[in-house]
Amino acid sequence: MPRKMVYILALLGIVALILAGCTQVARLVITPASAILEAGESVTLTATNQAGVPMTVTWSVTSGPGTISTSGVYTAPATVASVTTATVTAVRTGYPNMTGFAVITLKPPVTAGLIDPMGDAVDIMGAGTTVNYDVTSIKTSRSSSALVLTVTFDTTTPPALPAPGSLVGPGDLAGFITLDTDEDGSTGLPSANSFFCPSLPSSASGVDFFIPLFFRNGAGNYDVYETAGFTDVGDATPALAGNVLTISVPLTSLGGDDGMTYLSSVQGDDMGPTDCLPDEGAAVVTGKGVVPEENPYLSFLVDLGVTGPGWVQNPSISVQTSSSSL
Ligand SMILES: [Ca+2]
Ligand SMILES: [Ca+2]
Ligand SMILES: [Ca+2]
Ligand SMILES: [Ca+2]
Repeated sequence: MPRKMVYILALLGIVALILAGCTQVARLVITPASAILEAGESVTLTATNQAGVPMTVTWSVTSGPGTISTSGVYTAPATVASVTTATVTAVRTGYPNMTGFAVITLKPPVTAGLIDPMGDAVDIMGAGTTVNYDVTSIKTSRSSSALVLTVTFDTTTPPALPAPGSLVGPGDLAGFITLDTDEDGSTGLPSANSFFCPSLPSSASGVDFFIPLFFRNGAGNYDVYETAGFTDVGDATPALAGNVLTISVPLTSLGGDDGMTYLSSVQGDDMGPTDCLPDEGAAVVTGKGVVPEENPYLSFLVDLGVTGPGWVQNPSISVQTSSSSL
């Protein structure tokens, strides 16, 4: 090889090395480069060069919702209604052409719902209820940390809640929300509807947790009970706005469940039940016999101090289990 050619090749090699070095320095690495967040969650982003040496940058959200602090903490907006992306850009201080970015995907909660007829509220047990609470829907919104229940009432019966630290008073909303969190009808108890609602046919609900709406604890929350030992295992936080009651249940209060659950409810006032959700399919649990005299919710209510005759007396209505007698 001619000596001149060797020099040229050597020179090209040096230039390539210099360029490679410049390229390395010019790259700003954002970690993580992408993230998936739910409403209100945060992620801390860092900016370094390729060798991992931190670099001073200015952060900004260049597209989509959310905010970022000067130290690189991105926070998702308080509500996320649909899957959305946001782009966060970092510009190295003093080097406006040196930038890096991260893409944040915002994930909405998973929603489901139970719709109930309007105008179907009656004094089911003939207990002398003063307010026939009429629920029109219970909707659920599930994130990785909480199950939020939104109970909507007919506008003519906006609920009144007991004061914090109190049992239901005259005309206050009362009832049960029951959750079959393992979605297995063979585990847990029959739903409260099974005992308080004269509806047919059988359902597949085996209740593992329930929220009694008869008492608010000192913090203003409803207690969450598991059905294996009727033990208070956590709090559900209510918020009332007109005819809409929102109840937020941390998944840690449901034994760390994933928030996917069968749900049913019976609601009324302090005297007795007035509306069942669902109206059908809530009466008898598949594989479980329901004997009104063995209603486990009755002794729970007596222990709690509830005296409403529609809640604490055995129902006079018998659940029809066979058509052979007709
Ligand atoms: Ca209703
Ligand atoms: Ca179950
Ligand atoms: Ca579940
Ligand atoms: Ca109903």
